Amino acid sequence: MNVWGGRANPGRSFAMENLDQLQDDLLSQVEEADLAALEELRVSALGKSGTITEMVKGIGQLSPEDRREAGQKLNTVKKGVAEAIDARKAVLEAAALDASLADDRVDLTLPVRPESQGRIHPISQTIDEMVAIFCEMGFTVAEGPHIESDFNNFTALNIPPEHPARQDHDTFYLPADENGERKVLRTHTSPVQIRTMITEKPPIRIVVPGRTFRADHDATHSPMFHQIEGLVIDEETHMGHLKGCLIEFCRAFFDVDDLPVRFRPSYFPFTEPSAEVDIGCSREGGGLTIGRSENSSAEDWLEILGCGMVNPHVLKNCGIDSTKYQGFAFGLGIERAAMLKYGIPDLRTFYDSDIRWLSHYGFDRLEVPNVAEGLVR
Ligand code: 2NL
Repeated sequence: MNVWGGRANPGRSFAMENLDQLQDDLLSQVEEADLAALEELRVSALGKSGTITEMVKGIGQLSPEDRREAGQKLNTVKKGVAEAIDARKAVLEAAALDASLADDRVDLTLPVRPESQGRIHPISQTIDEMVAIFCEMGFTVAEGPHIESDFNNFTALNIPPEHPARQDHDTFYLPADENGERKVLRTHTSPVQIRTMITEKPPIRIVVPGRTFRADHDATHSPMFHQIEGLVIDEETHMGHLKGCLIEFCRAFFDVDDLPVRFRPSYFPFTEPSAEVDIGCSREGGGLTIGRSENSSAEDWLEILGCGMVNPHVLKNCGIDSTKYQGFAFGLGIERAAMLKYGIPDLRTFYDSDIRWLSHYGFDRLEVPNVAEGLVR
């Protein structure tokens, strides 16, 4: 088969006319082609058994005097077609990119969708509100693991080995490791304060929100619950700082300017002296209102916080010089505070994952806790 037109020794003009025709045909096909057709064209003209490739192979069949000219011309055609394909491909790809950019354009001026897609759980909202209040006072947030050593959870906190809190029926213990050491699910967030005192130098001002675990389950206790604790350590920190900080917190959190706050002596192994903090409320007609009412016979107190000056034993256990540094600490339960503030009557409903409950008691994602105006209203 002779690709040069079927003649073993064709006339010069015939071979060249054939090539001119081929070039015109290919170039006009390139101009019409889309990206897929372009690739097919490349294969059928320039591929391993493409038209031009076959002609190059067949050059030897031409007369010696035609061979040179046909060879040069063929090269020009080959180069011209390849360049035309590349140029067309670049144009088509640029157009495709422009089209997809125009298609995918995001309208940044669109307003947010008005319907809420979900709700913030009251536990999360309450933690965010408390953290916002303490951060405004200069605290930072610290967090730590749920699984803790016996030292961080009990020993460092001056909780003696025979203390009832250590009993198996109050604490979730993990199986003993090869050294006979039993890890625990932290029973309070205090181990995070212990970790901070061990690794950081005073002054320390942290709040620690998070999950805690106790083997207790009834109408008012859940085996998993939430706490927030706070710790301040500095050279001249005293009971006045503790009182000012916690009175301000209670008034900001419950949003009552003149909320009565009372400190009642108490006992914790990790603080000395220790106190329980009560807020004023009124009970009328079976209801409960935070703050004072006109009716003085309805006045009552609600316990809300535990606190105290950090026991010097605890400071020593963490390598802090208790002759130079002192500080205060406090702790409160998130669930109870959320129930009081938002009128949620049953603790167990917090963990039911009932979507109807969440749409009633939950918060919109844009109701961000905000103390930008300051704590003094
Ligand atoms: C309560 C009482 C409290 C603390 C927690 C604390 C932590 C360290 C050192 C000293 Cl590392 N104290 N925490 C202190 C007093 C009371 O919590 O009723 N919580 C729900």
